[in-house]
Amino acid sequence: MKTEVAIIGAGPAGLLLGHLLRAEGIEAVIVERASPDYVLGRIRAGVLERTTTDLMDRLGLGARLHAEGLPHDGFHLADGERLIRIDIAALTGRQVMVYGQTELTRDLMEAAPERGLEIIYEAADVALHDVDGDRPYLTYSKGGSAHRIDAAFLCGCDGFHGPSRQAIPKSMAAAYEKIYPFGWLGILADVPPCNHELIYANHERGFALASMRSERRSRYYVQVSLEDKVEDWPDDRLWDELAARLGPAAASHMVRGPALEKSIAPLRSFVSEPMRHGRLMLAGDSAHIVPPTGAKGLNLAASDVHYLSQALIGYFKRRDRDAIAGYSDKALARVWKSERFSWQLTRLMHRFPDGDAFDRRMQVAELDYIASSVAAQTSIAENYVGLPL
Ligand code: RFL
Ligand code: PHB
Repeated sequence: MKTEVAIIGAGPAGLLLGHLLRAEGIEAVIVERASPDYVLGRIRAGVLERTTTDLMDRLGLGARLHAEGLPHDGFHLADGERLIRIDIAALTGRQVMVYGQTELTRDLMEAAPERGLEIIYEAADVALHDVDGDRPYLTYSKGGSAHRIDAAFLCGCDGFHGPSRQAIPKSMAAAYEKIYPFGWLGILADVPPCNHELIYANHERGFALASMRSERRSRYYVQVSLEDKVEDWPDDRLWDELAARLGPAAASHMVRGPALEKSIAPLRSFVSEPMRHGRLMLAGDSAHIVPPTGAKGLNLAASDVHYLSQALIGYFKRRDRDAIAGYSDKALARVWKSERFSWQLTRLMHRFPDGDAFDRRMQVAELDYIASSVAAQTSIAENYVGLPL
């Protein structure tokens, strides 16, 4: 098969990129290792920036998001008895949208056939070839036979563990990484949220987050040790821990219910530079990871793809090679700012196993400062709603 852009991975990055290219009449094919059900079964992000919802609107795919999503004007930072509200709407004039990654992915997947975006699911052994030549291609196997796709460009949207980043020679890339000494245990349950806005809590027993997917479906997280297994956390233990960490006000409104999903995710900050090598471009988690504390991962994937689609449109419409050459620097400038925000909020809100009394006083001092300073709250708010593209 021959196409203009071959995309590896049908997560949010790959699907959004495919649609943005198809909207301009550019040929694009996505190859995805998993099945559609598997892709839709992953419970991940919940908070979308305006930059992300704007992209969906531009594609004419924002109707369900606006009908079913929950626009939020603010969120809370809790520390013991103290609750600091960050009024993002008043401070920035913008809101964020609570709408699950699963739903966003479903909207993009369902619209693919009618827009001529071909997605090849269950493609095994995807391999990238000649990425620094003029005629790159990828190979994969499906149903026992081997396939090849020739393209002008390959776009690696295959997440942190995919093959695309590995196709860039080690000598041409630099990786920056921080691994945090804890993970997040998440629970999804069909119970009303304990609060109408998100609460990020720093408690002496560790971090907790109260989030949601709708008025009837809640998503909660607790910081756990890296040695912990899901089996160590029966539902009752998890609800008790959430009630303790989120504080008495949230606990008094918390409705408990059976877990629809429960999983542990490690926390990591990671950036691989550059995000382009020859005719291979990376976008989303394939190039960088943020800890989920700032709700930036999916939104960064969306902003990468915005820049990448512009670069590719420049190339195919105007033969503008500079746009392709400039993609990595442009995307990385925003990536590093989101890395900074996510890292800082992670440091502020978690209890580190090796943290000492001084580290804790620094957290308290920073929270005191945030509570008393509109400038500090504005800085958090403008990062949370998403920095301009
Ligand atoms: P994805 O979603 O990982 O998709 C990559 C796709 O590539 C496929 N793939 C392959 N395909 C072909 N061949 C191969 N060899 C392949 N290897 C992999 C995979 O099957 C998959 O379909 O990456 P993408 O598109 O870059 O999207 C990134 C986001 O998914 C991620 O950043 C967010 O989920 C992060 N995240 C959050 N982001 C937010 O913006 N707001 C949040 O509130 C938020 N909360 C979270 C999160 C991530 C979490 N976890 C579990 C890591 C909460 C959690 C708990
Ligand atoms: C979520 O609802 O899954 C969620 C919300 C906010 C975050 C991370 C995850 O910062």
